[in-house]
Amino acid sequence: MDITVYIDDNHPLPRLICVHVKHRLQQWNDIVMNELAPLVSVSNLRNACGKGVKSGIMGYMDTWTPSQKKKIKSEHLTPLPIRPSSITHDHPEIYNKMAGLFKSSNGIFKQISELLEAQYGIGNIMKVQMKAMVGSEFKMFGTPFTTATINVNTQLELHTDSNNISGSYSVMATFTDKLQGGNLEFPSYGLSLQVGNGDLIIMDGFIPHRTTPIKYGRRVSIVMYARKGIIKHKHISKQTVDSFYEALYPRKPKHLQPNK
Ligand SMILES: O=C(O)CCC(=O)C(=O)O
Repeated sequence: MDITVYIDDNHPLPRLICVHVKHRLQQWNDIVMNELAPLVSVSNLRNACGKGVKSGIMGYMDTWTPSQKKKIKSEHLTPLPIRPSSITHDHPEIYNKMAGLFKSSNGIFKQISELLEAQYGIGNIMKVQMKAMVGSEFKMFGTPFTTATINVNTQLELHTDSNNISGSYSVMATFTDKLQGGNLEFPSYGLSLQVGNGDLIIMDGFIPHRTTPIKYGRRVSIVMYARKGIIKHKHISKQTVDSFYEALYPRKPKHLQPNK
């Protein structure tokens, strides 16, 4: 494996900044670029990361959009604290096709966690995350991630991943085509990573990071993480959450969908 580990040695204990694993996920480029990315639009949930950010969500969320809240109110219902993302609910065939990418990313996460433990004395970061999620039904495809953000040709301003459970890591897969620019940067460490097609970056999202402008080409990043607002509701079942959302937004039966 082509791996680069970035560690802050000035910390009392070695602090992992990120690990960059190159070209291990290339086989999902086609489905990500051609089936998933077209479902993503400009998001007003991410205004803090810049204007016009094109971001979508896979998996589960702990907030409702203003239009969803309006609909719940008009139907005299009480919102649940968790909902599936619209991509997850409305496009189950594409969501399920992504299982392989999530499981492979998690397999690499596991391998890297073992390597960091053996070579750098960093406690097994994947096991810690998995432990925090015991009892939650919102593990996407059995991984320690509840949620994933899909960023399409988007430059994100300096931010931290403040919704992650404490001590957890963001695991980012990148897919590119003729990309120029779009580096992932940790300015406080003077680190600028050139991301490539099928790369995986395991990062401490609590360290401020940003994306540099995309000068040319296509770039999609999928950031998988464990969302604290979801993990805290261990008594809520996935079935309750899915049924509530389906009652609000029934999926159209396939045969009633217009032919393309
Ligand atoms: O795509 C990237 O370079 C960074 C993504 C990110 O930081 C995020 O989605 O929060």
